[in-house]
Amino acid sequence: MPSYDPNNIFAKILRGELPCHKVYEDDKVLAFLDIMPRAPGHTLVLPKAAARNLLDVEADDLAAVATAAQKIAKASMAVFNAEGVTLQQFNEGAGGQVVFHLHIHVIPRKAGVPMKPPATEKEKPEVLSDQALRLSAVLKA
Ligand code: DGP
Repeated sequence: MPSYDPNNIFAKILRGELPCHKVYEDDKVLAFLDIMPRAPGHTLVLPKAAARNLLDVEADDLAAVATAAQKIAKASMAVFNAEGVTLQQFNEGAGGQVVFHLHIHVIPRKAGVPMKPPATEKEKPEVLSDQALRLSAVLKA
């Protein structure tokens, strides 16, 4: 497996070099909205530590990411009136991974509404700002 590339786009977001619509942060985890959501509220949950994917992440960072993903899944049920939540996590190109810093997708779902295909359409920044505000408010409560 290739080594971790510190210039991947999520590493730049983690260092504050690129913006994001943040929904949650703690000492080990950052979560922000996907700019090409497969459904409203589609969130990416990342370890702050450098990890390419599930295959090289330290166990404590993985545990922190999983715990945060659960919190965000529960909050997104309320904020987006969801009836379910899909979690996705891809490893290496062959496994569907495009950005090589570990992330879990948390995607609120409604019955009978299919997810959009991956990375098809950029959401408007004002829509993402509003969603991030509402989700982060519930997560802070
Ligand atoms: P994957 O590596 O296959 O799990 O997919 C990467 C996801 O990251 C995809 O859903 C689109 C999203 N994405 C790509 N570039 C950016 C970005 O600059 N900002 C944000 N918030 N999401 C991004």
